[in-house]
Amino acid sequence: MKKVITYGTFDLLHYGHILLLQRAKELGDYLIVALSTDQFNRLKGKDAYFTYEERRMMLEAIKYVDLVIPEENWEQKQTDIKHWKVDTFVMGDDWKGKFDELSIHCNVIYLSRTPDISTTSIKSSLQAITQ
Ligand code: C2G
Repeated sequence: MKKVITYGTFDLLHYGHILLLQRAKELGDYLIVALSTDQFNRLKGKDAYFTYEERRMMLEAIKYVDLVIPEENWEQKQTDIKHWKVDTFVMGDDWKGKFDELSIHCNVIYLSRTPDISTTSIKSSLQAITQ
C-alpha cells in the first residue's frame, strides 16, 4: 500500500483543496491529511472560520481522504512520515522547496496550486457582499 500525506488548515473547504486532495490520492492508495488544529492555526496566524472538529468532519467525508490526523506543530512531519510509513509527502507549490529536507525519508512532491481561489478570497468576497 502506497501512503501519501499532506498538511493544511482546509478552512472554508473549496475546489482548490479538493483538486489538491484528488491529485494527492492519485499518487498512492491511501491518503492521510494532517489537519491543523485550532491551536496550531493560532501559531500559523490563521483564524479559521470552522473549528478543527468541523474541518475534520468535512475532510473525512471526502472520498479521496482515508485518514485525518491532527497537525499540532511544524516539526511533526518527519515523525508522521516514519510512524505512518508514508511513501510520498505532498503540498501545493506555494510551499515549493520548504519541505525538501523530508526527501531523505520519502518522495516530496509539490503540486500546482489551483489559481483564483483561496479561503482568504472567499472571506473577502463575502465581506464585500454583506457590507
Ligand atoms: N491549495 C491549492 N490550491 C488553492 C488553495 C490551497 O492547491 N487554491 C492547497 C495548498 O497549497 C495546501 C492545501 O491546499 O497544500 C491546504 O491549503 P491551506 O489549508 O491553506 O494549508 P496551509 O495553511 O498552507 O497549511 O504544515 C503545512 C501547513 O499546515 C500548510
